[in-house]
Amino acid sequence: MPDADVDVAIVGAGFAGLYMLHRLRGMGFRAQVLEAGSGVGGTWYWNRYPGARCDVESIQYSYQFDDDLQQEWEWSERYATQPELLRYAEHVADRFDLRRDIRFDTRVTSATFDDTAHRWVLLTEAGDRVSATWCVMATGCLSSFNTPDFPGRDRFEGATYHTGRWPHEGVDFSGRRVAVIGSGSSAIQSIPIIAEQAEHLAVFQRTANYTIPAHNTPLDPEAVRRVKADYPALRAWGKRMVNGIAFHPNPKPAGEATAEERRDVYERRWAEGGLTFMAAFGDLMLDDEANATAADFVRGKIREIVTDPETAGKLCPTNIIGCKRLCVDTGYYATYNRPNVTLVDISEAPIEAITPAGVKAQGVEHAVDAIVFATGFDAMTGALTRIDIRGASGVRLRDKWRDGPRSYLGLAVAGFPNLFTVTGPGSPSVLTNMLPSIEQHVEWISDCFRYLRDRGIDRIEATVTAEDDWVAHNAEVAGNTLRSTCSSWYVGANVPGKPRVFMPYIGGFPAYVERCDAVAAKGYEGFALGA
Ligand code: N01
Repeated sequence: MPDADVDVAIVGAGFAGLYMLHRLRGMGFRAQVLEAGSGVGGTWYWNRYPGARCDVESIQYSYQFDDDLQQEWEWSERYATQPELLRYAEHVADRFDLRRDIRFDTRVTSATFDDTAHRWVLLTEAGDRVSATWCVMATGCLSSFNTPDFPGRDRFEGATYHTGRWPHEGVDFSGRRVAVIGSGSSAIQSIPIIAEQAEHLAVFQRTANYTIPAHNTPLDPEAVRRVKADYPALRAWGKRMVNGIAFHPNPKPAGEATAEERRDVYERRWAEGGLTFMAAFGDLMLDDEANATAADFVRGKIREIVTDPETAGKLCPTNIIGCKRLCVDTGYYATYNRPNVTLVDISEAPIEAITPAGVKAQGVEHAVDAIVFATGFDAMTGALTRIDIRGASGVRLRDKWRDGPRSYLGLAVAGFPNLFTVTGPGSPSVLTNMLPSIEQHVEWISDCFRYLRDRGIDRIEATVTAEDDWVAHNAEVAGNTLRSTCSSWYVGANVPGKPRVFMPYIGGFPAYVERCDAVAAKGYEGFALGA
């Protein structure tokens, strides 16, 4: 590929990179997207494991920037499957003729700011060079997959898979003995399907997880027609909610309801299904006792569903519900009633080793033909620190973030002029419906570029003071909720050695947007503009 000099280099062709390219083109910027995969779609390109689907309803997990697009696209189910989401990303790429400015199979290895020329220089694995005034990292929050370094991992003689890098041709587990390591969302979605195929499935669970039934169903055409008759109203409703999703929260504190009322409310939410279970009462993420009433309800459901009391006991989580990201499933707990499924509780003693023949835990070797690592991601920072990003005066991002990510609004980093991160750490991102969060960032960043271009400014950098204040504010609001209290990937706990910092901004989508808009309205307050 020839070297390129453009206005904006965009890393990643997921939902963020696609819209970034489209919007910048519309403003007359020359932009080039660099994408490691062979196609568009980002998360939905890589995560092809059986059962992969979104846990936000499809009618809301979609772009809203183009009314024709949202009117013409037809989702088939309440929760879209990975293949359908990938088709949607491909449709968007084709509809807006985006592919001609995307270089596929192109992994960016380094990005260096030249402070004399005020340009970023990006190098790729193949040795290509792209230079740009502005660099936008649209690298995703959950894209750098994490495979723990289990002793003996490379000596296993069977097949290994990671849910976040699933083979495109799919995997047939028929007649095979399979181990799944992990019990997060990816495991919880794939386990029921793998169990149906495999001769035997052993699930290695370090931390039991709460999951709520999806009650997935084909979409009712009449309900879709009603939404599309006034799609902007649904979108506006979503934007007023803390998580960017249109739903009905119950503001009442759990303690103000009788035990019977609580039971009714939880039953209704369970029957409705999905993430909004946590909106059953207003204080579930603020008060331990309130939270315990919801956790007890789900543990009761697990004991009702799972017939073997010992297995049910192991499946009952003991931590705060909603502290780790809540999961949404189809038939997860019931899968443990199958005779070909075994739950191996490794909460007390970790996996000792991967042997040539299987997985060894508590002195027992579980012989398997295949291992599925459903072990998650180096979330939020991994995709950025994996690239050798060097800012003004050569400072490296991975060094700056050694004690945890520091950014201004999750959009920019002091010391790294002209660099922006879409849904970066310090923004609401993973705590919200990702699509509106992505759109808000793309629009804010591209508006900023236009503002600077109109004034002949070619350098912008977050100030250290603004960044420090934002980091302190982040920590303060995180300390007000129960969400920062457990060992989750939100705090980097799943990756050994990663500093424990609550990474996403938990102050809510509307307050965050208001703050970003105010910063822009004040001529990009908290940024130094100019040479
Ligand atoms: O990853 P996870 P995920 N030994 O980090 C275990 C989104 N997502 O891919 O909890 C043994 O949640 C780890 O155990 P523990 C969604 O935001 C969305 O499942 O750390 N086990 C855990 O059980 C989600 O939250 C959708 O003790 C080890 C599991 O591996 C996020 O992606 C679908 C271990 C990892 O769970 C990540 O989900 C899928 C070790 N050394 C994903 N290391 C939907 O939209 C880790 N584990 C529905």
